[in-house]
Amino acid sequence: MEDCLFCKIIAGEIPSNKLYEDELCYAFYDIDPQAPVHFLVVPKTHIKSADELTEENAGVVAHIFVVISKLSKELGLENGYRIVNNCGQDGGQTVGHLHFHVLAKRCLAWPPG
Ligand code: IU
Repeated sequence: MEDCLFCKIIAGEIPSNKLYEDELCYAFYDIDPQAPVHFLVVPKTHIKSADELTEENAGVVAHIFVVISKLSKELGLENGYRIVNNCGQDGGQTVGHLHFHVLAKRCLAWPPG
């Protein structure tokens, strides 16, 4: 997708601190971390937001959650972590490419602001 920041990161056109990559998804550390561990996992296919998921393209979400579980073990997140998806303007989404935040290594408050 032209002019999509995360598509450019996936393509290597914009540098990122890569954590993991496979044929379906790409994980990298957030440039503005909100917790001691804060990374993003994104599908390689351009999907604008969670609101654009369909029966046809949603399989990658299950894959991403399995990848997050594996990465949590590699990163020693045994005390837990939070998976966040911001969807649309009121949801706080700023980058229009579906992504899941993983935040860990501090006690996270609830509810979010
Ligand atoms: P949001 O849920 O769309 O608000 O999350 C976008 C995230 O992308 C946000 O946490 C940014 O810090 C992060 N990010 C990044 O990691 N690298 C970048 O070059 C840009 C944003 I622009």
